[in-house]
Amino acid sequence: MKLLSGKIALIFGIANKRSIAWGIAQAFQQHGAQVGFSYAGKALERRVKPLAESIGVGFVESCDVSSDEEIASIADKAKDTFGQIDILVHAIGFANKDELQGNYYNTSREGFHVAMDISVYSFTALAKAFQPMLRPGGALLTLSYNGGDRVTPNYNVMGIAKAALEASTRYLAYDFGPQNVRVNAISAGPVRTLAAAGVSGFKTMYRQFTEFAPLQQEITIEDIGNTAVYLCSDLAAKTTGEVVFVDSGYNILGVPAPREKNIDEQG
Ligand code: NAD
Ligand code: 0WE
Repeated sequence: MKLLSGKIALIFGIANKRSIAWGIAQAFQQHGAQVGFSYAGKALERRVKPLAESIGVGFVESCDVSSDEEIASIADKAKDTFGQIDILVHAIGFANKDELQGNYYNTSREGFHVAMDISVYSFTALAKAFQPMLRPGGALLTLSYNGGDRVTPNYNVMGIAKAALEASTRYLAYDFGPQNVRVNAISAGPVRTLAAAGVSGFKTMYRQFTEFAPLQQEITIEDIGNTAVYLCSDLAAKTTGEVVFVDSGYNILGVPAPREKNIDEQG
């Protein structure tokens, strides 16, 4: 069953083949959507263009979401190319590297501003720019992380940004409701992407995640892509303003602890 036949989707945040945005793009295409890509800037072009070509994506445009002009420009291009669109995916997050270690209270004013601008405001800015061309029945989707709900050492200002991003999701859902456009977020468990590379303690966290999580399985970009298909399809027609976890159940735990061997499983 193809869940996104006839739908047009624009996906922001592809950096390479490990990107969550790439997992979502592939899943969307497998479900019959026509897909367009946006990436951060010239430096990524030689990585993103071949990926786009490999699945026959023609619309591949650079857009630095910290620039109002670049957002306006990509919205114009999308209007010229597609007329209307059905789905917009925001898979973008950024904080300066030095803000992702040590005490949260050491966050600089500038570092706070950058994290909020690129990781939070950009979703709202894109929603505004694309509002006139979103078809009724459409959907906006962003990517969050449990560090916005629960303290995650070193995630720091990104945790505050994710909390604000999830609140934005609810306010946007209210705004877009009358237009019959839904707005949701996926809160994903840890995935080894570019944004996770070089994060201090990520390896340990990643290992413990699969040890403690109810499902004891790591999260793949395919897993996230599949939930994105559902949330952006008519199957989720009455779901908006929600944050859906794709985390092997990790967030339900009160105490993350290694499993005792269960007697029922022995023998
Ligand atoms: P990624 O590095 O592949 O993607 C992040 C993207 O943000 C990159 O494509 C980067 O170019 C883009 N970006 C950064 N600054 C930008 C700017 N100014 N303009 C336009 N684009 C910009 O890593 P990812 O893990 O796929 O991250 C995608 C989203 O998923 C992020 O919001 C991240 O917080 C979220 N997330 C990641 C994980 C994880 O463990 N990897 C878990 C939960 C949520
Ligand atoms: O949202 C993220 C990634 C956030 C991120 C990562 C970087 C690293 C490189 C934002 N900006 C940057 N800037 C850089 O220069 N995740 C959910 C993955 C992640 O990042 C962490 C994590 C997890 C999980 C950082 C600290 C602790 C845990």
